[in-house]
Amino acid sequence: TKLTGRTLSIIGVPMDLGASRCGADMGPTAIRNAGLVSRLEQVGHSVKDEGDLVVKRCSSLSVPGTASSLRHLDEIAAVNERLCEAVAKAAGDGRLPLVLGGDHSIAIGTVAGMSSRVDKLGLIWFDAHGDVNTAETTPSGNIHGMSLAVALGCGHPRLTGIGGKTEKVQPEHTVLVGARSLDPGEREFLKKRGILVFTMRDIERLGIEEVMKRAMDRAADGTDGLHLSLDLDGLDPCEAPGVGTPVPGGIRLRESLLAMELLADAGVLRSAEFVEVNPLLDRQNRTALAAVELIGALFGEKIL
Ligand code: 4U7
Ligand code: MN
Ligand code: MN
Ligand code: MN
Repeated sequence: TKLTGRTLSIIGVPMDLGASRCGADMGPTAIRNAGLVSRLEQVGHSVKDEGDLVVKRCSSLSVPGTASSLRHLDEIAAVNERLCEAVAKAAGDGRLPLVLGGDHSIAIGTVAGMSSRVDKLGLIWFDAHGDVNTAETTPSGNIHGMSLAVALGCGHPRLTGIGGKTEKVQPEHTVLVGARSLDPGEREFLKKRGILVFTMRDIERLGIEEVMKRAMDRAADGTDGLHLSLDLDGLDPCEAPGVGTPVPGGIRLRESLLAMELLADAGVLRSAEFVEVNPLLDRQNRTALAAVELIGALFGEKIL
């Protein structure tokens, strides 16, 4: 898959129901306003902006955030059903889906839609967190901390049942990059399934280039290409402060840009999503601008 002259479908998902803090629903607007479409067109892509899906307002649906009850399950399931269809339609028509979040619960629909179009889908999950909690292990009840588990076939049947098969990706084709905040149940989950995890320690020791090479070996070898699910909180909060669950000691912007360039060069990308941009928590629009820089690099922008 060559990365110039492609047709991209941009799908915005103004959702914040999967998180405990409001504002990620404004992420798609902030990313578009930071100049997304013109940047992609300058690289030579043709862009079909499909606009935003309709998501019910958080305030009209507020429920107490108790652990082990899944907050806003009905609306999150409904939105992800629609997202799954939109992604499957775009990919089926030969466009590359670029999904803008929104909190990370939307990965449930994106991955479901892609796995209905791609036989064997690899997955790179760029995040400070593992997002592999289930109803049994969640400390918060927030579904954005469960979306990778759901993609692997573990979680509430209303969520794992979206799209065709239950297991959208295989653990051996799934890689985490940037992890530095894992809950006890998540550590167990990742170990039990043998999922390859590159923690910040690994990135520090191996360097981001070697980490991405190894990550692509797992996620792209023996698959029909990969999906990149990029949570902006994988970056260091000094460069991407506008996220709901910041964790210090993250990946620097320049390292993240190199990671995107390496993915672009490998030509293995089938779809991507950029999530958890929260303009209410941002400073000087840094996080939305970082997202646009990353997307530019991922889709083939070159400095020289
Ligand atoms: B994100 C958390 F407990 N693990 O489950 C949880 F620390 O999509 C955080 O990566 C989840 O931003 C963060 O609530 C979800 C918590
Ligand atoms: Mn909210
Ligand atoms: Mn995260
Ligand atoms: Mn996440």
